[in-house]
Amino acid sequence: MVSVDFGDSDYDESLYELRQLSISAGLSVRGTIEGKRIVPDAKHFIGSGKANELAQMMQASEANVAVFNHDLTPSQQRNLERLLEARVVDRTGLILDIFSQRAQSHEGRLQVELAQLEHLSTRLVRGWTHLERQKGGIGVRGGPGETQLELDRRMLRVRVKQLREKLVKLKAQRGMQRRARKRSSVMTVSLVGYTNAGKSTVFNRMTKSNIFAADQLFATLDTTTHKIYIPDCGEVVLSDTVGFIKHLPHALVEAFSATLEEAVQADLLLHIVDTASTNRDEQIAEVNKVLLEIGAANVPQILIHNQIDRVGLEPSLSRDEYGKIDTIHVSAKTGEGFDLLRQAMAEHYKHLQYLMTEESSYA
Ligand SMILES: Nc1nc2c(ncn2[C@@H]2O[C@H](COP(=O)(O)OP(=O)(O)OP(=O)(O)O)[C@@H](O)[C@H]2O)c(=O)[nH]1
Ligand SMILES: [Mg+2]
Repeated sequence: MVSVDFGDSDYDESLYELRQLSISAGLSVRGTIEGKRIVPDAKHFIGSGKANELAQMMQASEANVAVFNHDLTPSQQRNLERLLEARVVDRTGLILDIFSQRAQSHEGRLQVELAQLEHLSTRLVRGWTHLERQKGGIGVRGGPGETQLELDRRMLRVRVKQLREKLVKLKAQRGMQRRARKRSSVMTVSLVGYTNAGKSTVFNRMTKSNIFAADQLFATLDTTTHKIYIPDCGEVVLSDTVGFIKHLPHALVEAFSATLEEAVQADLLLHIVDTASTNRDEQIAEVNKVLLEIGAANVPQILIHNQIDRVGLEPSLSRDEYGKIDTIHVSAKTGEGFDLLRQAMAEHYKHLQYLMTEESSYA
């Protein structure tokens, strides 16, 4: 792992997160090289002294990948790969790699492929074997004088266009399903939050199901939706969604917009927070930033401080100055506080019904 401290306050946390990301991608960390700089080095990102140190360390520990805690320019990546004679992955590349390993649904796979191609298109490396294979399939033939690079560029554009079209279709289908739910006046609730906060564990406890939850980043990629029955509230559709992370690659946010639409359209967001995390407040801010980016900033939100068992807190519920529930402390592991969570959902349901009668009395 290679990391440069540019003086950001969250430096230690970002390095810790890089380790988690590396492990989640299936790598085992052999060593870390750190440095301090004001600005990145144009050629190798780290200075040439550090780059040589890195080369030696990788050789000594037989490491075959260098993971950078930052985004590299295409030429920095190339220069480093040449110098190290090893694969070089930047932070965005690493996150994309985890996503491509995890993607299971048809839509998820398409979204990840789109994000990967968009990341690639900014760096135009050659030798995309997976694209090579599809060459015949998508009917792209280079003209006689066309260079390999131009051909690659063209294939990339064609594939990106194809993926976008497919995703638009899938998005429309999702929209139809959602409208059908809306008509049946079922309340929809989405779990959102920083990766590894415990969204899937909360989901499992509420729905008594058993979807994959694990101590790794981005365990969940596909949105899972489940109907549950809540007293005083009737049926509720609950969705578990992909987690967010600081510096989430923009291409991913864009590619996952259809999946995230579930959150945009929800009647209520349960923003799950790992209350034991040392970087809790920044994680909350980061999630709100992404919610703003995807157009979900105005969806009513309750902060769910999860994992209270780890810090010895009691379950609790608090309200804002208007009496609206804004924070609940729970543990998805022990189940403490889930009665409060159900109470909050029932209250929100009543509020929605009140709004609907108001609306229809205007109409
Ligand atoms: N002690 C404790 N651990 C918890 C609690 N909730 C979740 N965890 C653990 O935290 C880890 C992450 O949980 P997940 O439910 O997979 O988290 P997530 O938010 O869905 O994560 P991603 O899908 O990866 O973004 C798992 O190891 C859970 O067992 C809790 O209330 N207490
Ligand atoms: Mg999850």
